[in-house]
Amino acid sequence: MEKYSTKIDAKWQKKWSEDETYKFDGSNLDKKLYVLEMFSYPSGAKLHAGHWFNYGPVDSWARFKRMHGYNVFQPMGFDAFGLPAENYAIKTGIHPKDSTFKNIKTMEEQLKAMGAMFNWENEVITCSEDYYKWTQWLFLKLYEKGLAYRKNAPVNWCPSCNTVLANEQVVDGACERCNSEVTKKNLTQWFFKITDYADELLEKLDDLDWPEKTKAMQRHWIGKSNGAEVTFKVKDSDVQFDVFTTRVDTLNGVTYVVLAPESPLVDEVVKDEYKAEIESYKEATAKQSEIERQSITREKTGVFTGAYAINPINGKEVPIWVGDYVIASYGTGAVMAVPAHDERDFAFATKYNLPITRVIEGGDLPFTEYGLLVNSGEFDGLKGDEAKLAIVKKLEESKNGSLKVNYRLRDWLVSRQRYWGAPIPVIHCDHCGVVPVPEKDLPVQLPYNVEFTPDGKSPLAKCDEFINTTCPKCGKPAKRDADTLDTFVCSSWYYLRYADPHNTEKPFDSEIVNKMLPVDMYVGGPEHACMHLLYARFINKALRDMGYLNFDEPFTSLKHQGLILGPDGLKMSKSKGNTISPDDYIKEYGADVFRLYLMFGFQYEEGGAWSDDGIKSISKFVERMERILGTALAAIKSGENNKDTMDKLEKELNFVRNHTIKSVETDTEKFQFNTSIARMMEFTNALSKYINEKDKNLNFLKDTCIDYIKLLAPFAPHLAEDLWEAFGNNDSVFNAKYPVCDESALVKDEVEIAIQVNGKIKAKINIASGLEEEEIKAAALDNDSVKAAIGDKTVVKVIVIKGRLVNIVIK
Ligand code: ANZ
Ligand code: ZN
Repeated sequence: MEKYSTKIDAKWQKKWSEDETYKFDGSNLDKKLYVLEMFSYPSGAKLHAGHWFNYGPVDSWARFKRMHGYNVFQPMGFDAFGLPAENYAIKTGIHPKDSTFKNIKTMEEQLKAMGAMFNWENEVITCSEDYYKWTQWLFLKLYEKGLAYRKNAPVNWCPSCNTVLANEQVVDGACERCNSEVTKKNLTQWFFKITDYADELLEKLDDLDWPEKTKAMQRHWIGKSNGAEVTFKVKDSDVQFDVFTTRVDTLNGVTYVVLAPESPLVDEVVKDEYKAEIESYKEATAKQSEIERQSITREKTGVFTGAYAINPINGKEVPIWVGDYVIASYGTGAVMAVPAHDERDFAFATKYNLPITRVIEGGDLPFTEYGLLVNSGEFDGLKGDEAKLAIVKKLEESKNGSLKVNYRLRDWLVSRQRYWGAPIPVIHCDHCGVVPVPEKDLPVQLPYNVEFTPDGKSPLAKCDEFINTTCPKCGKPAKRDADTLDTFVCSSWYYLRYADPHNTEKPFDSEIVNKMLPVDMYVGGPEHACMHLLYARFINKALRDMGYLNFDEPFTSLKHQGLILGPDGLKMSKSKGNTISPDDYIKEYGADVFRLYLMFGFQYEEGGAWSDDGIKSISKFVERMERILGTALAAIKSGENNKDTMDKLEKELNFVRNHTIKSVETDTEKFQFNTSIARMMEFTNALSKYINEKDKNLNFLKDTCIDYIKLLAPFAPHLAEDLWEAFGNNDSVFNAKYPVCDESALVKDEVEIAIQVNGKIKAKINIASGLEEEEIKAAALDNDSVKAAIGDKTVVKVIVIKGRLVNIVIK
């Protein structure tokens, strides 16, 4: 046997590829297992430790399942459109297409060095024409179903990236990618109507085997809120507006109303003499982000419009204000303020000297809990839901209100004013309006020669041969849509394409996809909890409702890997100089050592700080395993000092062997790779002890080694194959069946029990297992230390806990 190194890695990678060991068998899907890791973004930075942590351990899990008879499908691809390649291009002048495909080549090589069972024949690259053609098809289908629409809306605008950002891409008021302060801008944008699915997206979460935290984040993101809409008429005017409230029981306590600065209502109600002040206030708030504005600690500001609204429940006139704590895009963009019972309203009212009227009995103001109504006329004495329903009933009678469910979830903004994305397949005609590109004309090709330096316009708008076309309806000159699709659109359906990636007729064959999906195990970073994972669920459901899919959810089980930090315990970054480049370590130690270290050194879902000592000690462990198995093999081959009996030492080793099988089985299933490998280390110690014995049961030793190699195989695939071959096997170890625990080996002949006298341990004795209570008692009382502890006192009671403990009570 040759010492483990990258040479062994290469040998087996070549063999696996020649033998097509991991080729997916699509003809028998009875035990199919679709294992998916989030595909990579092909950035210039190459694969980092985080990629390895995502892909390595999950591949081990997939191998483990394969050895349990599963027909594993584990595809890999690249999420290849997007801003980083474009930004890189702007910096270096290298075209995004050239840099992206070059990076993909490098990353493919790196991924292959990992030795994962990826089904490369099913690779998907989202920036390839044969993929984005179908991303465009998806857009057209959504448009056809009314799930894609255009609207003029204030959007988050990053002045540095010169692009619109989705809400999720704004982090603490700053651009997720470049950290610049995000401002607002009005643009006509394409949206996907994800809100149509809000209820199902929320309800179906309960059925998913996903981390609770991720489900909670999606629930919060969807933000279902049960409340009521109440109509206020503007005094001396035809204008009226609705407010959304979750506390309609406080309606009699409204002392003013507030409109969002961006609300079109503001201009309709504002009195002339207040116009100037309102205008400058609107300008000032436009500069702030939603997040800043919603912050609880920030001081709220506002201005009076000069107008009054009429409370429909009691006819009272209340002033209409404009305030920055009201968000235009939530509810109706208008709020009824109840300062006595709402913190924000209380602070605002106090600041601007507005009246505060208590309508709920209870503690100090602001009192935000539910309680008996007061100062509420006919509703006095009612409470909570009862009060709400009574008030809504009255409002309904006068058509001034109704129950209403609101969601925090917004429709998904999908247009990007960027170059490196899938062009939106739509043509704008002066005569016919918005005309979808006919399916037969797909793909709308992304042109290569484009000036993509950002100047606030879509780069494609500046490309004449792209933008100018003819209208498919009337044949007159028309213009293409100049925007490209958010890359989250590309990644919202890639897991479907994997199942049928070479289909040139359609995005996928429904029959195939319905058999291959849902994905059984999906693993990736927790940062995707609310965007990618929600978008993919939505697209899955939309395609289901169009008849293309017959399943409700794309990902049955989900796990998130933790974060591997630099050796200093900080997030790895080039600027801090604490990054770990897998390539260097692989060269030095081999892929298996790297993989083993990732699995042993961290809890999979937690991650932690990298340690060079850690990987060194794993490398020593690998050497030790090789040595021990080498010695065992030599002994077996020599046939010397053989015996046929199973004596005490054989039984001991057999116990550890079966205990390891049992623990590795349960722990690996749950992604607890670290404890699985710890058990393997114990098994190694036991094996090491046994091979140093003079007389050995060589048949038993061989069987034990065979089990050892099988258990090791998922964790160190290259090394295990080599050992497997050395032990005389021709076929791959991954075609072998996983060992099964022999429970009878776990029943020990002897057990150690502790003997206590008045609760203090006095002795530990070994007794035959299966003794009766009386026999155990007798053995305990016969022990010398116990006898000494009892002395001349009287034994009052003896308590026996079988297999563990005897407690003797004396007086
Ligand atoms: C009156 C009231 C009285 C309210 C009270 C609360 C307590 P969630 O649970 O998030 O749905 N609200 C409504 N639209 C808003 C907007 N566009 N921007 C800011 N705030 C808005 O919260 C709903 C509550 O948030 C609503 O109920 C409204 O204030 C406020 F004692 O109405 B409430
Ligand atoms: Zn036309």
